[in-house]
Amino acid sequence: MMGNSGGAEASTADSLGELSCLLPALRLLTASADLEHYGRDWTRRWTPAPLAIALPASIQEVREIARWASEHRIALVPSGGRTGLSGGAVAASGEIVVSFERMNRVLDFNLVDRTLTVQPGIALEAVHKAAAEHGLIYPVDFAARGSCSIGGNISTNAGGIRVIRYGNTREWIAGLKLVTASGDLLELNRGLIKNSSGYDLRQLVIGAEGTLGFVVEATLRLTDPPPASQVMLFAVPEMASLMRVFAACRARLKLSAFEFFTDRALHHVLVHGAQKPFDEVSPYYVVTEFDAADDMQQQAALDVFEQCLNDGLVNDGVLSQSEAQAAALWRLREGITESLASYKPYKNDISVRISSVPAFLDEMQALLAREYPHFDVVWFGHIGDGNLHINVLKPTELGDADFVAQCERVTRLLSEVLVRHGGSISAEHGIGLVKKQYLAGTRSAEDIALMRGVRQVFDPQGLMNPGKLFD
Ligand code: 2HG
Ligand code: ZN
Repeated sequence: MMGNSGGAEASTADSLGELSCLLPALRLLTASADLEHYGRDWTRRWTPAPLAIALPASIQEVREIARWASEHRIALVPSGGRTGLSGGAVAASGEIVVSFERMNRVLDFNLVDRTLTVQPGIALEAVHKAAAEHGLIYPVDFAARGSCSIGGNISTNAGGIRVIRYGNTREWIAGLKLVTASGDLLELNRGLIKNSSGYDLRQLVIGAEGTLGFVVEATLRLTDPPPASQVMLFAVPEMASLMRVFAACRARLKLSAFEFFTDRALHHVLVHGAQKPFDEVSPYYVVTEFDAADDMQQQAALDVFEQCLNDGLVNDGVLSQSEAQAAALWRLREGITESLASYKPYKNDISVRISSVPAFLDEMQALLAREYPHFDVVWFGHIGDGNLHINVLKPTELGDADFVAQCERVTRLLSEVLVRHGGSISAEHGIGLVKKQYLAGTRSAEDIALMRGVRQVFDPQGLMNPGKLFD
């Protein structure tokens, strides 16, 4: 039986009973509130309908669950903080959700290797704290830090606000333990810095969205904390100036973030309680963070601002003078997702090369203006990495299905624009259920055939997170 389909209820109950006998200490939840809670992520499009929720406490239990599921052909959905935006952790077809909530500890810190070994259910923020206790940092960071888990970050190759300096999650994984669909335990790369011994399976697993097995342990690289920084917010009058401001900042400052948002995004975070930064409204805003350890670096920031002002690239600017001010400026950018959540936004998370951003933005803006004339369309994102987030807000009078259908039609058109500019339909949120119909737009048929082949080798029965990434 795969999922619920075709399986008689009695045999399902028997199988679950067998799992309980096999692992008497395993926490197994079947109450409807639990099925709903663990069956969904931050997307709200699918009705959660898992068979049960397993909360293993050890790698051994995960291996037993996988073996049992493989024998009974039951689908498994790995589950972390479920903050994903692509439906990668949704369980809507009688699967067993394997939540790593109880496997959330730091296992080891190695000063010589500068690594932290953790269980997959640990929250990103707890990783940050653990690294700080040793005077180091784990530099991947984004707004969901308090609730997302490292296992989920690995499964989507999560990016965030400091990719411009540190890269994505992929750069920071020194080793992984993986439990495969058949219950085997693989140790991938074992924390090595240099390892030229064939295919790097660790890197295949990162970004695989749980389709190649369960990440049950991760060894994370840590690094030195950055020097003191400052945050600057610019009001930008024209879209065409955004990347010119980026060039001016990058030429003089050591950037650790370069983000942007529109007036619509600012409107929503202000309604949500953030502080208004300027008296006048501008169509675009940039938040940038950079090293400001000494007078020279601080002066360079003022010079950049003046130069941008003189060149007409910005209308106004504010430079943080304290950590509290820096946090208030960051809130304008980091609070956007939460401020929009009640509108059930339809989300795009797209990327192009940095050099293609200006031409892509022109086409994208024309497309959005043409196709969404009456919708509130909010865009923002990691423009310094070529990654834009588009959130289309659902008008209250429009039904969910009609709204999604309209947005999917526009996403097909957007996908064509992305192809012309060599971009990707998912930059950092993953494909999941939401974007699998567009995968063939920005990945070639040969790419996808090879990905399917890899999946087949790891999981011949297709039990690991089925329906995610591709059918
Ligand atoms: C961000 O950059 C996140 O804030 C969420 O990736 C983006 O809500 C979104 O579309
Ligand atoms: Zn983002």
